[in-house]
Amino acid sequence: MNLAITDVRLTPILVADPPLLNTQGVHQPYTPRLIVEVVTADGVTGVGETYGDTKYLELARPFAERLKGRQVSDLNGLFTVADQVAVDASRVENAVDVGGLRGVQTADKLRLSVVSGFEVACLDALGKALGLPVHALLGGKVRDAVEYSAYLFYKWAGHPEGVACEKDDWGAAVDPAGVVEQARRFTERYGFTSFKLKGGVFPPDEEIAAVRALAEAFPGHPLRLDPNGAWSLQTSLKVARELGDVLEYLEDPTLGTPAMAEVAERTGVPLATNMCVTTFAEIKEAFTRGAVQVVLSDHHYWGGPRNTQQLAAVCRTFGVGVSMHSNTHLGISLAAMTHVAATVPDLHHACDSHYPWQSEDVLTERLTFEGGRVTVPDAPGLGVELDRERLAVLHRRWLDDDGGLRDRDDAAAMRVADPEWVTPSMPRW
Ligand code: GKR
Ligand code: MG
Repeated sequence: MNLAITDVRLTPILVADPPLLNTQGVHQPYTPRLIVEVVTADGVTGVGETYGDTKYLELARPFAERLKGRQVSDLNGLFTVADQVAVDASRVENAVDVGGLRGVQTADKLRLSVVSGFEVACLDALGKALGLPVHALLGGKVRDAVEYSAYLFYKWAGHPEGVACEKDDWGAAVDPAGVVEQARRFTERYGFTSFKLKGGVFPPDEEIAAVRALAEAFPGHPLRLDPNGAWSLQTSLKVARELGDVLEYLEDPTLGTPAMAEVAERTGVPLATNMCVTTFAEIKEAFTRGAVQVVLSDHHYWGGPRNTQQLAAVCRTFGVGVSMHSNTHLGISLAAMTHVAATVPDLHHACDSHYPWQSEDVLTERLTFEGGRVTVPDAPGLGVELDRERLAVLHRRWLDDDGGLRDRDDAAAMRVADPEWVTPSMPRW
């Protein structure tokens, strides 16, 4: 068996995205992703997926060049390669992560997001070469299916008039009734039983009303609200107190570890984060101050499935829960999320996934949710197959783009509907 990497293919694509609202603005009609393929000397191809914005592509290209001749089994070596690839400082100075919703951007985080796409591709290739599923390479699954939550968004019925886009059939959700209706569709279509509402869009009282409406429509079901740090400490305390009886957890109500710690201490409502703990370096302060009770891992920016397992071990050591954050992603990433989540012993919260919002994919067969769960694939590798025709179509869209869609910019998308819109300064309320 020859596991040496002989070729690496990088295919940036643009994939359809509905008009989902968040505190920064609205999702653009198409969002960039990068599909990574590594090919071994034996002709085995492994696939991975990560962010596709320009700053990730700029790093992924030299990274790919350095992989040739290395073994797909040398996963630790990927981190050495990452250190050798220079990050353009202007890309990270004062920058915030994709969409501004994943904490502060650093050169290391940028590198780790790129590593993750390659680590997943190497694991896929290695699994295929050995005839083993990725979860077996990660130590073996401890569950046969992974539970996901319905990721509810305030949403317009369609993108602004005149904007080229794909239509969706989810309808609008801009008030409590619309949110409940969307949640019903999620349960009918996919069987989800836990619900997360992306908040920070409307004044807090309206979002409190939406969560109350969900609690009434789905009594006893786990509920979460995530305004991406849009609230002041005072607002966070108020919302936590008003919704404490129905929330499984409150996600990133406010920015910064000290403020999160105060909300946790003064309200007793469990807090989750994908904003104040996004790197290993941020763990110590957050855990010792009791600022977060659940860390939302994300193999993309934590540096791949194996780092995600390490994060889960640290959380377990400190008695902090772990679950999973999601950004717009396709089926390769959902497969990777499912494999790693299957190996994490104490996973007590349903994971987030944007996948139901993505009508397009690059797989011959989409992954499916049944009863809100994805069955852990047991086929070799990730257990997914690339649809080259679809990949080519979505890549063509990326090549043809001259409308500024190659970099996610939710504020720019909002300005199409509201030319006065500026990215809100935080806290917004
Ligand atoms: O897709 O609009 C979005 C989300 O707000 C995303 O960007 C966040 O990173 O889902 C994420 C979250 O949980 O904060
Ligand atoms: Mg979040």
